Amino acid sequence: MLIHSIYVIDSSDRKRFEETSLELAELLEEEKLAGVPLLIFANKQDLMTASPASELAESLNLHTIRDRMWQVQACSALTAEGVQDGMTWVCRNIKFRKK
Ligand SMILES: Nc1nc2c(ncn2[C@@H]2O[C@H](COP(=O)(O)OP(=O)(O)OP(=O)(O)O)[C@@H](O)[C@H]2O)c(=O)[nH]1
Ligand SMILES: [Mg+2]
Repeated sequence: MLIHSIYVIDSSDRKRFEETSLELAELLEEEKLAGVPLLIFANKQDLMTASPASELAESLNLHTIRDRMWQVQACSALTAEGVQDGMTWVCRNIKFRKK
């Protein structure tokens, strides 16, 4: 079984960074996701109001994640910018696990 996890964040919805951060922390505690690589898409970068991926990483304290490979990728699902780069990282870091 090939495994990876992808988390998509609305970079323009600053009000909910705290909520999404708590949500992510809960996911990371999920036993089935232990050690599973994580890609975080900082989506909606086409919007003027979007926070840069680096700021989002800071707000969500992503640097505290030390128990798995992770990467933040700025992207826009609207223009497709960054999506391929993110998926390339996923393919490079995907893990194989026996069922
Ligand atoms: N501008 C822009 N819009 C996007 C992008 N990706 C998704 N959307 C649009 O965002 C809308 C959905 O917004 P979401 O934030 O995913 O969902 P929501 O309706 O706000 O609900 P929540 O889950 O409560 O945030 C849809 O209209 C999508 O077309 C993007 O990269 N750029
Ligand atoms: Mg929304």
